[in-house]
Amino acid sequence: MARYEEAKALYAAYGIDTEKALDTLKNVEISVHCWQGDDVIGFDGSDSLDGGIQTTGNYPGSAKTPEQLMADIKKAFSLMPGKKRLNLHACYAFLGADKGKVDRDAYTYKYFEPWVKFAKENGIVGIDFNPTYFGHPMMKDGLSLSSPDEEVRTFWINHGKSCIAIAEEFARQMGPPSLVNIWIPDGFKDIPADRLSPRLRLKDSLDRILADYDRSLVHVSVESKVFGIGLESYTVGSNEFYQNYAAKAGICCLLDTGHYHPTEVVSDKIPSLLAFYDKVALHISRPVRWDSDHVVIFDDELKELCKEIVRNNAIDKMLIGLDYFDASINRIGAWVTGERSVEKALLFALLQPSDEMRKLQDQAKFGKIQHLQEIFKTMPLGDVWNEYLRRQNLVDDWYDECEKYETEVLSKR
Ligand code: RNT
Ligand code: ZN
Repeated sequence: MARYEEAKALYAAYGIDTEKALDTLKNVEISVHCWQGDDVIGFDGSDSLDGGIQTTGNYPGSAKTPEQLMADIKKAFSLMPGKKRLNLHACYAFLGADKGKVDRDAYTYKYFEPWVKFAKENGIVGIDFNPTYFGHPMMKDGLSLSSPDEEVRTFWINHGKSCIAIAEEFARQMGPPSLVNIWIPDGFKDIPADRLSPRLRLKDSLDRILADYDRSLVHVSVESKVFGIGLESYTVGSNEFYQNYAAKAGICCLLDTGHYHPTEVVSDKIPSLLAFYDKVALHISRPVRWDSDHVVIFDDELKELCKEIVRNNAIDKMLIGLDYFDASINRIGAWVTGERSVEKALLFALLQPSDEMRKLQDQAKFGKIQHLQEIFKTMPLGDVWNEYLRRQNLVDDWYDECEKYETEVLSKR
């Protein structure tokens, strides 16, 4: 407490209200992905991951059943500050006796009802959803919505439509709208002979998926990717393709921070999109060389990204989601470290002298901006962070809890 009071005064000297920052932060919704707990396998039949994404590592204790995944999410969420949404994939359907009888093109809300019950029981404020275009025999030659095989393409169009209908029901049940994010792995390992036709087919597929849904219940986003593992030369759903598609169709773009060239940063893309879109969706991840899905940490780009959200008054416009999967460390720990890093970076951004620096930029006082940026790197963020946690009955050093759960639960699987 004493340290917080001191920090509060230090920030106040720069005109920054730490109480206001804490109040804002506790209401930011973070959509936490369910798939960190089981290495993106799901429950509907697949036993390995494909589609240009991969988890590496075989740390013991991954969730093998819906009950285990729910227990793990519960544990992880109990260690995460802030307001949480739950981000599900279609492959996390509870098929029960219908397993093997119903396929992804015909999933309905009833297969996801247990998730809604779980969300309501655990104080989760909304549910987001993703059609699963991987880990399935109908992914013919690695293609789904862009496939030249009309049977394949129709199957996946129907999957998209059923996912939107399911998400509409999530929104009715939970209150706030649900985000349906469309990502497909479609692409080629080597130089294609035709880059346009797959994109025209994808465009047509999206038009058909989006033909009829309730925009007050569901936001739809499209997620681009520069390349995938085994799909190095071409992805159908490229950045340019989806940004143009989203603008024309009146839907939104989802920027996955791991889906661009290594020197491209998503922080700089956010204000570009904010100039044109009401909503911008994010998959916060961490790219490391070829991998786009390392656990998110409190690094410079994450801080920069959160600054763009906060100083542009865009918290209400952003649909902030997480997307990483590490199978080489305790998965609960991975989840919590990532979520806390985002919260911490948002707090860092909320505690910047943004208005003052904006004025300095207009006066071309760039040296002073640089000076302030340096000063704020070592301001007592940690003391405000600890106060944020304390008010939610959490502590900064939480790893013992995670190890205890490993001994008592995960290691017995
Ligand atoms: C893959 C995309 C996609 C997936 C999840 C599981 O590169 O980032 O969002 O990670 O849908
Ligand atoms: Zn993603």
